[in-house]
Amino acid sequence: MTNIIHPKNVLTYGTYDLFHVGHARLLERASGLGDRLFVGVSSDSFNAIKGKECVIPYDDRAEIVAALRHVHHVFPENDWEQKVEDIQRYNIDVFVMGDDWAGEFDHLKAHCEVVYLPRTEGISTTSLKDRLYPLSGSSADEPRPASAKLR
Ligand code: C2G
Repeated sequence: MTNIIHPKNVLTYGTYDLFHVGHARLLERASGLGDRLFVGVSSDSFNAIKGKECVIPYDDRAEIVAALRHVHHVFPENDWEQKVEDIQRYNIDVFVMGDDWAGEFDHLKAHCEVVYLPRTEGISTTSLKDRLYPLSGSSADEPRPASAKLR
């Protein structure tokens, strides 16, 4: 810890559904940019707004992220607009996202440092769903439920 009086606070957001190594590496690298990592985990209602349907419900996804040694605090992400408020509430120095969001949050540079980290290639929640679905015993010609198509 660089400065216990003014710990350097880092903030990131995500859905973290079917938690995988890409999520783990992003959180580990994000925590390395400061002393304390704050994570906004998308609520189920916010994911509906994002056009996503999760396999794992919010309470479990939040508990998994909170159990990680790199994570200092987890809170719900309910809408796109709450980020500036969260930056002020948690006294954030660095905002971090994977580079699939590159440029999307540059407007936050007015409030703190903004960093985009390279994603981990070859793994995603969508690819896990694609591999899991056939294993669910549904026959190939059975129409796939809409939720299976969501990222
Ligand atoms: N990630 C990664 N490598 C992967 C997959 C994801 O580094 N192979 C990163 C993403 O870039 C993101 C974080 O892991 O920073 C969480 O990814 P998702 O759960 O897919 O988050 P998303 O649904 O994109 O939510 O307000 C922002 C949104 O909440 C972001």
